[in-house]
Amino acid sequence: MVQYRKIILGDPLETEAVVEQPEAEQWEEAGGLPGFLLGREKKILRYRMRDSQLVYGLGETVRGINKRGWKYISDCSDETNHTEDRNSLYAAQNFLLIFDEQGAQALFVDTPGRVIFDIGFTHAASLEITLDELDAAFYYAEGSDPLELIREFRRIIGPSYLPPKWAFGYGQSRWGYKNEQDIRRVVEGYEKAGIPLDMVYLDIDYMDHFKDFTVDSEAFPDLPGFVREMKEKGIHLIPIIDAGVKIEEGYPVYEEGVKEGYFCKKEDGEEFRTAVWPGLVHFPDVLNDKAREWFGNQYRTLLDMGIDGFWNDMNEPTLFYTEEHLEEVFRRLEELRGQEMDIWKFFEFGDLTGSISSRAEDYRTFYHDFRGRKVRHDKVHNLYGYYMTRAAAEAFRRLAPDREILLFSRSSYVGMHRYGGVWTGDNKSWWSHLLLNLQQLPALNMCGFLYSGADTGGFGSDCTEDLMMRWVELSMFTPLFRNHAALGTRVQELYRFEELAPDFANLIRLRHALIPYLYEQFVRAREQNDLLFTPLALAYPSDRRVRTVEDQLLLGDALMIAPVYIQNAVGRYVYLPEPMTLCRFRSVTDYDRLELPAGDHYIDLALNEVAIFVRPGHTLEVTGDTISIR
Ligand code: MIG
Repeated sequence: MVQYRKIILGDPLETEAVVEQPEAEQWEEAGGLPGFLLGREKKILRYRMRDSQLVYGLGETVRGINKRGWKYISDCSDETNHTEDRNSLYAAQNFLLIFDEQGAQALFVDTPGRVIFDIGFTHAASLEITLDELDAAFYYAEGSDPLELIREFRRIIGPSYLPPKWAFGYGQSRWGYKNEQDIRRVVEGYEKAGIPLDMVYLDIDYMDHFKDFTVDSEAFPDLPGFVREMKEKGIHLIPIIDAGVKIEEGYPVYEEGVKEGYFCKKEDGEEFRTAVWPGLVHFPDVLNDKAREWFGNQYRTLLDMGIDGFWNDMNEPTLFYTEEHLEEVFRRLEELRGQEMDIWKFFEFGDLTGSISSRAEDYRTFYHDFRGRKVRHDKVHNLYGYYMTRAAAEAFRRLAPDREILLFSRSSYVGMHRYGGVWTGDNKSWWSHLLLNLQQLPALNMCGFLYSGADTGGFGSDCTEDLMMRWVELSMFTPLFRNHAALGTRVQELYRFEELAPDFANLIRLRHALIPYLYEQFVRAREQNDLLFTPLALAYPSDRRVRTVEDQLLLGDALMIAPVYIQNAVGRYVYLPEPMTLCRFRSVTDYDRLELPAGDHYIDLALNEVAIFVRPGHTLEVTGDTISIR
């Protein structure tokens, strides 16, 4: 049995990431953290990595499953370029697993401020963890089996969120569906093409002037009626909720929040103001128990209309600009205008306007009332998305204890996995992002985030039909399966790719046929604190070849997946650590089977073909249009 030790440095804030608390030891009396040295400046922990050690974890970040060779910064960010040179995305999931044949160590750095994980970036063999604040709780364990360390970590952070079963269906989303008619057209498009559809997402356009918990009454004159109409077709409508509350006289959420003092405040006690989609907003202080309860209660407006699912956005929290900073920018621009423009001033001109959003300086100008302490935002920044989502989940338990409600968020911290899932934010219609999603899944699972998935087809940029097809061939295995795209990009509803629509229909039906397995494995992973997606290096520890396999995953205990993620490829190499049965599906009923020995194989996979590998000791049976996997 492995056990986590809790080692405390300084005086950390309680984040409630961990629910089963081990007894705490102070850093000094514990003799520090085994294997880690505390730097002289006291904010850096150093660990020397052996060449043979792999480093996994960190949840939703860029790059591969093995995190060695880059610097990652836990600093929840609205980052729209998920390129390999980025350091931060939306989440802070500070869990690391360091392992090789000689053993494994796991470390969770529990601190709500910024943390830098330099994993062989500055020095190839050196793992350096830099903390903004000296106050942190470290949860540390070692053992021989890395999977056991993950399981025990999951046990102490508590059970993962369980979504309703229907949330394992397929959903369509797009920023820009403006009204009932738009949505009816999408639903009709799917119906005509014979492609099943289970959810349609409502982006910010459904609201009245982007005001949370309001509905544009011209676009949706009778939302409850429309919700019923859609439900009769088996379709759930899932609206978005943003973090910022619009400043507007007469808007009850704003007025009540001000009256009760539930918004984040500046040093002088005035409400902090910033601009996001609705224009000027206040941020609800979801870190404060009372304010959180109040904000959660607001979801009732939509619950009462029959809505049973939500996605929480902009909760890093993102800010477009503050009025104070905008003033400064204008002042400096005026100054520049009076001078002769040289090349440096020209660059400054661009920088002045190009970098006004989500500035670190702005995050230092407002405060939370957290556990009876006035805490500056930057010190608890990484908790905001977690606590906003927790606000909703706790409210659902109070307001609708008998209903199952879908909930997921963009920003997250460990602990939020108990309250909702995550989607991986604004990716692009790039082949590299298809692979990136595969690589993020196991790391998300390690931190308890089982209900997750990417914007299928890519959010930004234009999607091509072959990318969509290959992406569906990955997302059909992820619990959260949603096609979503940004305003202004090429339309990418599956039926828009007319020639391939029959193939898409087959794949979505295949997904439906896999739901019993996916759901059963999800529940099992949740109850046994297991991964749903397991990297091969964790499952076959004695096979040296799998240490570098970054494009295949085990799914549950019976299957392995290996999607195609290269354009124009009509197949791929797959490495089998043990003999497996390849089932190559074109539809639920049209498939072939091949017994393959362990080793390397090139597998032909036409654009409409999905490979599912069945592990020894397990079976996959197709009867009619059901698939049973044991
Ligand atoms: O600033 O609501 O990640 O899914 O479509 C963009 C509009 C705000 C970001 C989300 C995306 C959503 C978009 N939102």
